[in-house]
Amino acid sequence: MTEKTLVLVKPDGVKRGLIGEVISRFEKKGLKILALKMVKLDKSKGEEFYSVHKDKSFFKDLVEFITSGPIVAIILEGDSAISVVRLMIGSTDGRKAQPGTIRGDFALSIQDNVVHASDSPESFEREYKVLFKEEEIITY
Ligand code: 3AN
Repeated sequence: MTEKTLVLVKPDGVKRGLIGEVISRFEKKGLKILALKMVKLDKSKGEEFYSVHKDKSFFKDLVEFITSGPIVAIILEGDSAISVVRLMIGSTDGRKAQPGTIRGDFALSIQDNVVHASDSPESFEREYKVLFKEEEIITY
């Protein structure tokens, strides 16, 4: 089934010059880019984006991290895009992520783990609205 998913290149990925590497992997896989932009989230947008984690001990650090520098937000579309992209990014903890995945190849941390990707259609529906207006999504 054709799905859309949201990917973020997080501040650590942008700082390390990994924007191209991340986008390149998804393009080569055959996923279609429907929207793409660089933004710097403010505190309230950061809190909104990570609202599902608001009761976690790491919430404050998470919001500080995601607002610490520019991020690149990407909407991708393709067959089973949500699960395919989750497989391609690897486990949350970069130390445990499989080599060959983005986190497995580029991260050694649970916080500075280069990318975010929606984990369900419901997450996508909530998350993309924090980053994009409807008219910024190009269907082609
Ligand atoms: P994922 O990004 O793989 O979907 P989530 O949704 O469980 O992972 O967590 C969201 C983000 O919160 C992670 N990408 C990571 O940056 C951070 N995070 C998750 N668990 C921890 C933790 N135990 N300590 C610090 N940060 C964490």
